[in-house]
Amino acid sequence: MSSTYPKFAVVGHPNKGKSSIVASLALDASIQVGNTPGTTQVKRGFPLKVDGEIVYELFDTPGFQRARRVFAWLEQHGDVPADKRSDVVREFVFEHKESNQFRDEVELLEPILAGAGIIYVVDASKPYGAEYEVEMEILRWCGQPSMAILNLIGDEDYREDWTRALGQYFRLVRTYNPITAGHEEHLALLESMAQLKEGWTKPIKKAITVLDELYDQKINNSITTIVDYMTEVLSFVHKENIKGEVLSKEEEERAKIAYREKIVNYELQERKRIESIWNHVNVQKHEGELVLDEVGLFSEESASIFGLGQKELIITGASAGAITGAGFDLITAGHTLFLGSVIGGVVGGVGAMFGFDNLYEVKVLGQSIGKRELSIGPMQNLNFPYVLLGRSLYHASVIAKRSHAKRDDLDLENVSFTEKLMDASMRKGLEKVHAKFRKTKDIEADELNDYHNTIRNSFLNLLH
Ligand SMILES: Nc1nc2c(ncn2[C@@H]2O[C@H](COP(=O)(O)OP(=O)(O)O)[C@@H](O)[C@H]2O)c(=O)[nH]1
Ligand SMILES: [Mg+2]
Repeated sequence: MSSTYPKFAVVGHPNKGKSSIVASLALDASIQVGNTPGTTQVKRGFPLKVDGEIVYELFDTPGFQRARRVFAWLEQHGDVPADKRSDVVREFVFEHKESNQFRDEVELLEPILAGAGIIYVVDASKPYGAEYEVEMEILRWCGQPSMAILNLIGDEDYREDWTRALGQYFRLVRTYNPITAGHEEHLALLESMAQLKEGWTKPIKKAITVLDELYDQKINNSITTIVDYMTEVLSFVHKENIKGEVLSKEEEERAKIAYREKIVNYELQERKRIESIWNHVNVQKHEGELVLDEVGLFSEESASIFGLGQKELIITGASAGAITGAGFDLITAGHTLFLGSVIGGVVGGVGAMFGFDNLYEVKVLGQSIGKRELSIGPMQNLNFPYVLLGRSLYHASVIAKRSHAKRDDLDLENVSFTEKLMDASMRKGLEKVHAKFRKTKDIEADELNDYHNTIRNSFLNLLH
């Protein structure tokens, strides 16, 4: 069994964000965090693995419960020189392992005695109090490399007082908020952890490099996922055989529904792929968001999520010189410009009024009965690609930035980010490719590469 990688035990008072810090540093959203103390009952190791290799391991532990009594025991048994104090702690753990009396302390001390570094977590939005000193004393007796993390759970800030006190017990004191921390903050904290022990500097520096590469890889995979998705949806043509001589109304309706469902499903699949790239597979979404995922793509809200006003949508098409006959109809129709209201209208049964059929061609192919085929698509609406793109870029950036300590629902509503998303010249570049999708023409490798890069730039803007 190899155990060369650094290990850290995250310890402290109950409810100070220990589990949240472990989740954030292990990039693991499955770790239980809780409002009620006692959510974490037993210690548990969370290794951070990259390509099957462990780069470091964090131990989530229960909070101190009876620190005063533990320290009294240590003092009673610990009339020893400083270098022997960890033996006394070991004795304490050995003696109380089987009883339940100090279960939480036994759990949290074990990984430290087995060689883990100490990360002591406090909530610096609450005033400092001397009652924490026994905890810090116990940890000092363990004689392991240690640092303290100031977490600001509430709005107030007592970091100065805390820093003065913590500085007497811990080698390093750093601020880290597990809920808001992103990639940069994660790496900055690792830089500090690398200083705790000589033997850890190299492996943690290595971890930083590996995590940085992993981050770039995740960005690339996200862009590829989005580009693949755009390609699939924008060139999608639904086909089915027709039984009779003419296309029946029912057949046509059914086919249209199948076409729309397929497109909605493409989006759902894309979201799942993005969430899995960033290890956020179980992220909960608002009800409103769920609606957006399913029918919302075709609702008026999708236009505001996308952040484009009507005028800008017109400009998008016009500046790219892509107004075809059908496109112009849609644009002059005013409110039908939003794909949302158009298809939303159909769902509500008034589609014909809005010229729903202009959005994609329904063709009947083939000559003889029994060999006729119905085909729907690709989507001709000029704005459709930007609705898709805006929604997927925004979703991907929120997922990419999301700390694994966060447990709230994903909020994808009420966002407006027009120019930040993509300026006119970027949209113009994309439009060439979208036009080809609409005509089911092949896209050249160069063009697709430019397309990829534009989307990448837009995504990076959203990340920062
Ligand atoms: N707003 C905010 N909440 C936090 C922060 N850190 C932890 N929490 C919340 O505080 C509660 C306790 O966190 P948890 O990590 O389970 O604490 P533990 O008992 O020390 O493991 C959870 O509801 C967390 O979501 C923070 O930095 N900001
Ligand atoms: Mg916990």
